[in-house]
Amino acid sequence: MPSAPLLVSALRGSAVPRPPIWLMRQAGRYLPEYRELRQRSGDFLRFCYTPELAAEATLQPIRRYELDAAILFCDILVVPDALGWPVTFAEGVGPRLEPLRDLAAMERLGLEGFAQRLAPVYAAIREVRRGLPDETALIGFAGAPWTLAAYMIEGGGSGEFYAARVLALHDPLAFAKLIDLLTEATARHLDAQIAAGVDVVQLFDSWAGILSAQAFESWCVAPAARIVSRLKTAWPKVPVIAFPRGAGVRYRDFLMAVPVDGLGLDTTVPLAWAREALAGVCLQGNLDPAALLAGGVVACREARRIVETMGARPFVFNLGHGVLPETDPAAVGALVDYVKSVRLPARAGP
Ligand code: 1CP
Repeated sequence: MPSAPLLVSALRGSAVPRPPIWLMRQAGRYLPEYRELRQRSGDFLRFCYTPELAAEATLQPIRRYELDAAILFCDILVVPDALGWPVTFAEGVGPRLEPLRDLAAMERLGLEGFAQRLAPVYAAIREVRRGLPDETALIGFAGAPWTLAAYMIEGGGSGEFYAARVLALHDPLAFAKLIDLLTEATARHLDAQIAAGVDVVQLFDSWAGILSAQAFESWCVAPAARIVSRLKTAWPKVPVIAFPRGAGVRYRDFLMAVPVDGLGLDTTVPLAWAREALAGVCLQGNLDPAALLAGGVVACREARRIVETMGARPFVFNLGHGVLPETDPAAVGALVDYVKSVRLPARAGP
């Protein structure tokens, strides 16, 4: 029987000879072959919804670097789009949606036709699987309900998302309905990705860090617990990673409540703290994307510090957030080569 991909073994807590490595936003603008593909793929969402193009973008960084995992090329905002809240991507501006400021407008949203609209995403997964070496894991993903709600209410990226935070405080019952719908949609979307063949899933809560303590509990932890528990019941062997970015000391509260296999740490988390405070889970992270921007030598120096701090504990090497578009592809190559050269001391079995 073929052994599991290195990423899956690490997430299961098995001893591995070196940490697996993949990078958030490993497909994207810093790669010349991506820019070329993007230029002839037209509208960004159509790109995501065309299986051959999405599969090609997914495989590009794998061909260049032999990373341990591919992450499906798609976007978190296909979920609101498939629920009936259209999303557009303006060149160089980012996502644009109609701001959902009146929660009565939620009546326009619904799960009818949801799976059919996302069928091209699941077709892309099957296509990627055919082009991917067995030892390379395929990661599926979704945005967490709070982060999706934040983009929908704000109408795009904002950084602080005050409109969403105000609405959640103003009308928590209506806001909870929106979160419930997004929780159901996210669970279905991840379930369908696993059914189509991904080996691992990651839940991105990119804006978890701006929530107050109480809001974090209600809108980040509780929905994640529901989504992950559901996946664990249906697919007990498929590892789940959560990335509640910016959670700080609340990473511990998150871990107590959400049965994840992996926890993605953002750049600000001190690893020596995480190593002690976040036991019983595979940690993932957290090289500063700026270190990669500073070049291969700096990135490898900082990476070494990370690897040495994590030692033989279950760990997946990644950035603390996505690869920046200005990154030199050669720096990524140097980083991947360095991490693949690491040899971990043997560790007693689980
Ligand atoms: O024109 C382009 O090329 C668009 C740039 C781009 C890309 C390459 C966007 C628009 N999305 C993506 C792909 C993408 N998005 C992936 C692909 C897989 C990979 O990592 O290689 C993934 C996992 C995402 C997830 C995503 N989209 C997140 C969560 C992770 C994170 O960065 O925090 C978020 C917040 C988005 C929203 C989004 N989509 C695109 C942009 C520019 C943004 C951010 C908008 C903002 O807040 O300003």
